[in-house]
Amino acid sequence: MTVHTPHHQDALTPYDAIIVGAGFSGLYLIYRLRQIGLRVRVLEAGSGLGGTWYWNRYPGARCDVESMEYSYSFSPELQQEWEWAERYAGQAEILRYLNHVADRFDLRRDIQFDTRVTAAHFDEQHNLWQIYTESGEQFHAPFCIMATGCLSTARVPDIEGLEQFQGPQYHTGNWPHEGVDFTGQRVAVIGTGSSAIQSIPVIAEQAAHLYVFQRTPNYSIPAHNHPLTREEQQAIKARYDEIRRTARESLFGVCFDPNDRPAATATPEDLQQAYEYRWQRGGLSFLTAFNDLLVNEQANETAAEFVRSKIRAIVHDPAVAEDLMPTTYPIGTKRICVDTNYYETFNRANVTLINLRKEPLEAITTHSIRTSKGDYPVNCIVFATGFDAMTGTLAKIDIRGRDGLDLKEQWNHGPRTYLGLMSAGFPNMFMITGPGSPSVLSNMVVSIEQHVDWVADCISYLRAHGQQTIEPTYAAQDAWVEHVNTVASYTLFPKAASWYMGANIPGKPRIFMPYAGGVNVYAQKCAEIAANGYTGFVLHASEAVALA
Ligand code: NA7
Repeated sequence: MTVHTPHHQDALTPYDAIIVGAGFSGLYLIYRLRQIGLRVRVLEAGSGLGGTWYWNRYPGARCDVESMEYSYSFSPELQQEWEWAERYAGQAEILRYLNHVADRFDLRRDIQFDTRVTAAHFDEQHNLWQIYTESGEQFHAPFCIMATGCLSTARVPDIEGLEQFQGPQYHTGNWPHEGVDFTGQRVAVIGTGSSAIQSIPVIAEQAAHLYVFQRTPNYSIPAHNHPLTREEQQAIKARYDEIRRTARESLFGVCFDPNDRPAATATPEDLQQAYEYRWQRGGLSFLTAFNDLLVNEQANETAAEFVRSKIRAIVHDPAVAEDLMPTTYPIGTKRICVDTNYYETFNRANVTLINLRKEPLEAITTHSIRTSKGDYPVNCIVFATGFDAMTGTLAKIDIRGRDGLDLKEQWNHGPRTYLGLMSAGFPNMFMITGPGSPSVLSNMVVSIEQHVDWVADCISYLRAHGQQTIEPTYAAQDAWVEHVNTVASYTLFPKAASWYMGANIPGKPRIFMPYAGGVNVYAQKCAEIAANGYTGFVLHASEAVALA
């Protein structure tokens, strides 16, 4: 073996970076890394691009961030040209948008579809990531970027008798491309998270009867979705730069028009007025009606009670209304849902709510769902039971760093990252919106663009300074993990058994995974760390041994 300079190394490797995943992150990575002269290859498990928006094709699937903001900002031309049809884009429209982006910027030629990555091993001798796929292919590159998404490992719970069921079963996060016709069917939906809340009203319109199996009710705010007129779009496009800047400088990466007064000192009339105004406006901005809703339990309760009063008013049967009211966790500590006619759907004669807290789910039989009160005969089951969020997809890949370090083992007691971007012992492996970054608490597109830009700048810096590898120190990582926990402890988030906490997966450590300090504060920290020559990271210029 010979020792080569980085230049020789380049000539021997066909790619500078392997990117796993062709969703919002993977696509922008191709664009941005090409810009700095990198040769990239994206490996994508699906047969098409779009990630979350490729897989989640369930009826009613829609983004809970408004379309004009849930879109890329990197190209002024793109954001001026593209016309969104609705205030909140449905899955099909977002997927069309992403395909348009791929074509417009000629991204497709760097994506290899139907390619599931099973392992990524860091080869210390050559400073290369060796990437293995399900079909036995092998790739290598100095950089490996996990653009694998936060909600990409769908989870069907382990329910007794599940395998006996004779009818079709679906998971919202892995929906058949040809769609499902529920006409004349008795349908069970298990779960009442965001995916269920979006799909239930649509399925109810088609099914003969819909049984909704609810374990924990959710807080849901009406979307008041509507077609976007050209004038509405023009008004936003005319000041797009300012809107994007405001989003980046905000807590959640969205222009929510937050109220900076606390609910704790507001009068009952002020509270009512503020909540009513936000309810009528619709959407996630409900939570920014006051500035203390996520940190003060009494303040939070005023917002929670307002939503309960709405449920009481909408749902005709008081017993059903009662069952639909969340009472066991503060509003917002599980992501609030944004719906179209969710609570109204329970006024339909063909919809039955089953409260699993009163009659626990016991088993699935050949043709029914069995609770402690008896059997509900159904033709098919829709699992709206969520995901092994944030870490599940990374854990499915056998990721090995220095000295064969196993990422899954390293994260046994909860994910450990520095800035949610890298993990100590795994040089040159970046995560996009990884645990420890604002990710799922934010407008994902804003966070994705910020991460991808940071990674691109980082790689440019390494190259400009003759450095081969970068990795966080254990000290910096420990301090960051502690900071993430400390910030979470100032909020009400840890009070809910949510997927943010890993609580939906048996045996998963209960750690609040995203960074709750805000998109603005976080991005500033990332920028400062880079500007100071990558504080908390170790950069190595060591010459690698080239592949034979
Ligand atoms: P979520 O929000 O994780 O919701 C999953 C739902 O499934 C939730 O109501 C769970 O009840 C329920 N669930 C899970 N396991 C079971 C079992 N074993 N029995 C009964 N009910 C069960 O996933 P979504 O797909 O809806 O949304 C994920 C995110 O995607 C969402 O936050 C948006 O950001 C987009 P539980 O609350 O655990 O009692």
